This record gives sequence, structure tokens and C-alpha cells, in this order.
Amino acid sequence: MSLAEAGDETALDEWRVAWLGRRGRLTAVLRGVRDLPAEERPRVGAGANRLKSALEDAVAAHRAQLHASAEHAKSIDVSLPGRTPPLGSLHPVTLTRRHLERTFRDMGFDVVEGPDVELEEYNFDRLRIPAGHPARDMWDTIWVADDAGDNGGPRQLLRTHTSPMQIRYLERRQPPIRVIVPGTCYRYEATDATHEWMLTQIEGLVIDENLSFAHLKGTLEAFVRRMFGADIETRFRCDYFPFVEPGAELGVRWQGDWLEVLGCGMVHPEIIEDAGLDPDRYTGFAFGMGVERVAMLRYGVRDIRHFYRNDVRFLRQFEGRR
Ligand code: YSA
Repeated sequence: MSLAEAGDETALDEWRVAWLGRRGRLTAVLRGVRDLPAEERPRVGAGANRLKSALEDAVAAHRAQLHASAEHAKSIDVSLPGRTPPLGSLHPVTLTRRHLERTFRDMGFDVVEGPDVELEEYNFDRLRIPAGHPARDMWDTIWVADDAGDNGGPRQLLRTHTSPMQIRYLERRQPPIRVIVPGTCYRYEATDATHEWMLTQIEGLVIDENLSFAHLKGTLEAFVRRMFGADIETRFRCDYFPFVEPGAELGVRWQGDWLEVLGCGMVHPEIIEDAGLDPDRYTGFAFGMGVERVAMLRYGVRDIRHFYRNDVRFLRQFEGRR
């Protein structure tokens, strides 16, 4: 073993004794000096003594080094808990959207998504809202400036609701249909405690034979109870949307008042017919729900504008929630 290989005090002492101890190798050399011819004794004696003091210095230095690393090891408390790296958490609207999706999945719905940038045709015309129709005023629109539109091509916009996906889905699928479409929508409107210009909706579409308004009511009431518990108070009121007949809104009791959560209705027979289906055979219902409104109910948030203000003091309250 070399001196550098002596990893602890015991090994270091073994090395020291082997070289410098009473029976050590260097000690033997020193003892042998007296047996040498007289003219060689001074040279060999002086050399061996120099070597002895160099080895003693090396042993002392090595010992100091061993002590220093032992002290260092003592200063690390390996039993202390580690430092937790800061973790992000899910936004309350994402948490709510995922919860809603799970609830509808459990009720047998498929989940699909559609484009945020939509054609005017799908957002309005094919939902029976032609240009100039007063119902267009219900959805103040953010238009996408684009050459095609300006040159007479199809006009594009940021979808004002998720309902255009009803048309897109009907283009591809045959009944029975039971689907929800979550997604972001955009409206050119002033904000207040219950209105944002950017909002998340979940569209629902169900088409089959023999469906009536009773199925719509039963499905939405079952959903609301799953989501908020059996004691939640709900009300349906008549509402108008050009793509349904009849139309309704569903409100839930919230902080002593009613909060509108969704618009809904029986899919208009013309929309069923435009999809190439026989409206005497197929009927259906649809709904469009505001996810931020549901999140307000779920977490007791009184002002919708908190959600997108990005104030970490607000967002931190949802850490660790599911
Ligand atoms: C109606 C009938 C159907 O068969 C299918 C869908 C619909 C809903 C329709 N497309 C629609 O958008 N209706 S709505 O303008 O009343 O919005 C639906 C829901 O989105 C509202 O009930 C509300 O919960 C939410 N919402 C609307 N505008 C909002 C908003 N949430 C936050 N900020 C806004 N500005």
C-alpha cells in the first residue's frame, strides 16, 4: 500500500509503522549505517535522515487531510429532509375542466376538441345565424384580419362559442352521438364579475332516435348533482338560440342568487336535416356550459376576473387540489 492509498487513521498508522516504526524499513536502513565502511557512513546516514524527515512530513500532511475530510463529512447531516424543488400546479379552470370531462366521460360521453380560429360559416351561418341576423349581437366577435376574407374569401374569427363543433362533428359521425367539446372561446365584450372576454366552454351534443326534452333535463340534472351534490338548487328558463327549438338556460342557486351556467335546447330540425339525417327519425339535444362559472361555484370565487389576472396569491390557493 502506498501512503496515498491510506484511507483512514488505521491504514495510515500501519504505513507509518511499516516504514518509520522500530522495525520499519527505513529504521533498518538507519541502523545498518554503523555497519558500513567509515567513509560511506556520513553520506548514507545523511540521506536516510533526510528521507526520514520527508516521510514524517508526508505522514503528518496526510493525517491533516484525513482529519479535514472527516470534519467535512460530520458537517453534512444526511438525515435532514431534502429541499423540495418548487413545483407548478394546475390552474383552477384546468382543474374544473378536467373534473367536468371526467364526469361526462363517466356518463358515457366522448371528448373531442375543435379549432379556436373558426370560419364564420361554422360559427354562425350553419348554426342558422346568417349575416345581419339579430342573434349575431349575442356574440360580439373578434375577427381575424386576413387577406382571404378581405378579398371575398371565407372570413375567419376567434370562435365565440364551442357550438360550431356541433356542425363539424355531424359532418363526420353518424348517430348515436354523445360527445362533449371543451375549448376556449373569445368575445369582444366588456368584462364584469361574471363575464370575461376569454372563456372556456364545454359543448355537449346528443343525437339519437326518440330523444325528447325530458332526456335533456334528466341528463343535465344528473350531471349537476354529480358535480355539486344532491342538494344543489337548479332552474330551467326559456332562452333563445337560433340553432335549437325549444331553447333554455340552466341556472343554479349561488350565494343567494341565480348564476347562469349553460344554454341548451333541442337541436333544430334544420340542423339535423343539413347533416343528412332524417329529422323525423333523429332528434337530439345540445348544451354549452361556462367552465369559469362552474369553477366559481366550485371554489366560491366571487369575481371571474381573478382567474386570468395571474396573481400568484390567488393561484397558490389551488395548489394540491384535484
Ligand atoms: C346553447 C344551446 C345549444 O344547443 C348549445 C350551446 C348553447 C350555448 C351557446 N352556444 C352559448 O354560447 N350561449 S351563451 O352565450 O349563453 O354562453 C353559454 C354559457 O357560457 C353561459 O351560460 C355562461 O355560463 C358562459 N358564458 C357566456 N358568456 C360568458 C360566459 N362565461 C364567462 N364570460 C362570458 N363572457
